[in-house]
Amino acid sequence: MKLTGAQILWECLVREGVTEIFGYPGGAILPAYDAMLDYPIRHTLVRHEQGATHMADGYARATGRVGVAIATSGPGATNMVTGIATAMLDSSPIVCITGQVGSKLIGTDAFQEIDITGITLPVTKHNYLVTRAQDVAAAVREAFQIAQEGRPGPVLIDITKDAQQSSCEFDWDAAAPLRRARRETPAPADADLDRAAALIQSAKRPVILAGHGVTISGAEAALRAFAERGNIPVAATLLGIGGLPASHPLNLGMMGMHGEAWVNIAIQQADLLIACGMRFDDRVTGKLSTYAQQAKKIHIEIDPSEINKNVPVDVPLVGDLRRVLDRLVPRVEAGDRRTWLTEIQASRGDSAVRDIQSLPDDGHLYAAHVINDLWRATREGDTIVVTDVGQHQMWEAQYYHHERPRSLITSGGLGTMGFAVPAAIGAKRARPDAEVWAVVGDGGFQMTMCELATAVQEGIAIKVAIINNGYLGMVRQWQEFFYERRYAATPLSGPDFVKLADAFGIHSRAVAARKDVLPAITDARAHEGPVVIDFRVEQEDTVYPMVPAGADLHAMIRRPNPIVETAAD
Ligand SMILES: Cc1cc2nc3c(=O)[nH]c(=O)nc-3n(C[C@H](O)[C@H](O)[C@H](O)COP(=O)(O)OP(=O)(O)OC[C@H]3O[C@@H](n4cnc5c(N)ncnc54)[C@H](O)[C@@H]3O)c2cc1C
Ligand SMILES: Cc1ncc(C[n+]2csc(CCOP(=O)(O)OP(=O)(O)O)c2C)c(N)n1
Ligand SMILES: [Mg+2]
Repeated sequence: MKLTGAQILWECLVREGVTEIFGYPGGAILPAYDAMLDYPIRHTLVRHEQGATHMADGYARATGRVGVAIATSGPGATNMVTGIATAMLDSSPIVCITGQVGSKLIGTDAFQEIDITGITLPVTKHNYLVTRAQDVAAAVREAFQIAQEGRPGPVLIDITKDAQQSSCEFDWDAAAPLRRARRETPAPADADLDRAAALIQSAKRPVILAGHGVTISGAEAALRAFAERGNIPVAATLLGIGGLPASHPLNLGMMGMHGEAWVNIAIQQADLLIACGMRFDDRVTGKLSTYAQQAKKIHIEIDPSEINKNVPVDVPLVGDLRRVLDRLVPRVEAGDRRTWLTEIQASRGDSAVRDIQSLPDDGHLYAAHVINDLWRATREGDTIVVTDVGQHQMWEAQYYHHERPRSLITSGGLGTMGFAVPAAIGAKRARPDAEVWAVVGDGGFQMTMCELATAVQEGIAIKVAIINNGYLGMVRQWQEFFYERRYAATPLSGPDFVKLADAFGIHSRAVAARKDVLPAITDARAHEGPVVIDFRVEQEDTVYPMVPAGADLHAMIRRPNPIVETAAD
C-alpha cells in the first residue's frame, strides 16, 4: 500500500500501541499533523514543547510504556532538549518526533533549521535524521525497540518535511529492526550467582540498596522475596521509592544526601551492600573514599558501564534485575539478622525525637505537615504524586510513605525544575483512574505553569499543591549552610496563585494554617476538574538531615535537637 511518510509515521505509531501524544505544531511538522487527524491517536496540545517531553516522560514513568512527544523544527525542537535530558538521566523511555526543513535545504541555515540530532546526541540513547519516506517505518520501529530495551531512555526521530510529504510503498514487516537485531539481555554465570550467595550467607550486617531498576524491571515481588528470605533490610534511592512498600518491616527508607540518618548510618556500618538497579549517584554515596568501607559489594545492574563506575564492586551481576533475583533468591539461605535489625532500630529511635512531626505545634505551617496530611488523605487510594525539584521534593520523599511502585514520579538525575505540572498531566493521561497530585515549589511552578491551560483545555484533572515558601528554597538552604546566609537571588515573589488559577478557570484556594490543610485536600479531591492549592508554608525551613556535597555519608547535618525552629531562625 502506498502512503506518505507522514501517514507511515502514524501507521507505525498506532501499531506500536501509541494512543496518546503530546505536542505543538509548526511548519516543518505540518504534514504529520495533517495526517494525524485520520488516525486513532489523541493529541494533547501543550503550551511549550518542554511540557510535551515531560508529559511523555510522566506517561512513561506512570506505566512503563513509551511516551511520545512531537514538535516542529528549530525552536520547537530545542525547547524539547531539557525534557529529553531529564528522561536520559533517569532512564525513562520516550520517543520524540521533530519536523525538519526539506532535505535539500539542510545545511543552508534555512528558516527554523537546527541540527537537533547533533544537539541531542549526548542526551539521547539514539537519534535519527530521516530524509526519505521509505526510511520512516524502520526508524520508528527501531526507535521503540531502543527506547525500551535494556536500560531504557529517550530516542529522537527528526523527519524532513519532504520525507513526510513524499509517498512510498509501506511494508510494516519489511521495516522490522534489522540493523540492530534485538540484543540478548546479558545474564550472569551460575558461578557468580554462587559467589554472591556465599557473600550474602556470611554477612552479618547486609543492606539491600534498591534503585529505579527495581521498578523498571518489574522486580518488586522478587526484591521482597529476597529481603524476606535473608531478613535483609532495604534502603531505597529517591527513584527506588515504592519498590518495597514503605510499611514493610524491612524497609528502612531513603538513603543519601537527604536520606534518613539511620539509613546512612546502617550503610556506613554494613559488611555487605547488595545494589539492585541503582547507579551509586553522588547524592547517594557522599564522599566515595569513605563510602561503606567495611562492606563487600554486589552490584546487580543491566548496564555494564555502571559496574565499577563510581564504587568498586566485589561481585558484579550484569543482567535484568528480576531475572537475576529469580536465580539468586533460591540460592540464599534463610538468615537470622535480629541483632543487626535491632541495632538499626535503635538509631531510628534517635532520629524520631528530632522529627518535626513529633515536635510541639508552634503555630507555623511546615511543608512536612502538608505532605504528611496529603499522605494521610490519599494513602488508601490509587494515588500518584509527581514532584518538582527542591526542598518540597525531599520532604515528599521523607513524609509521603509510598506503598506501590510508580506512585512517586520525580526528576532525580537532572533535577529539572518545571517537571512536576507537565509530568503530572502526562501521568494522568496514562492513568486516568488514578488520583494525580503535583507537589511543586513556588519556583518550579512558575517555570511551567502555562501547562495549566493545557490541563483545562484537555480536561485533565490534576491536583496541584504549591509548597509556597517565597524562596528558591533548596538553594537558600545551601546559602544558609555554606554561604553565611547571603541570600543572593533566592528570595522569590510570585503572582497571587489563587487569582492566577482563577484566570485559568481552575478551582483554587490558599492555606496558611495547619488546621486548614486537610479540609483543603478533601475539597480538592471532591472537585472533578483540576485544582490548585497554594500552601503558604514556613519560609526558612530546612531539609534535615543533609550530607554536605562531597562529605562523608555519615557526616550529616541533623535537625537541632530538641529545639523547635522558629520563624526567626
Ligand atoms: C535536590 C535533589 C536531591 C536529591 N537527593 C537524593 C538523596 O538524598 N538520595 C537519593 O537516593 N537520591 C537523591 N537525589 C536523586 C539522585 O540525584 C539520583 O537521581 C538517584 O539517586 C538515582 O537513583 P537510581 O540510581 O536508583 O536510579 P537511576 O539513576 O534511574 O538508575 C537506575 C539504574 O538501574 C539500572 N537498570 C535499569 N533497568 C534495569 C534492569 N531491568 N535491571 C537491572 N538494572 C536496571 C540502570 O542501568 C541504572 O544504572 C536527589 C535529586 C535531587 C534533584
Ligand atoms: C531548571 C533548573 N534551574 C535551576 C535549578 C537549581 N535549583 C535546584 S532546587 C532550586 C530551588 C527550587 O525552588 P522552589 O521551586 O521554590 O522549591 P523549594 O526548594 O523552595 O521547595 C533551584 C533553583 C534546577 N534544579 N533546575
Ligand atoms: Mg520555594
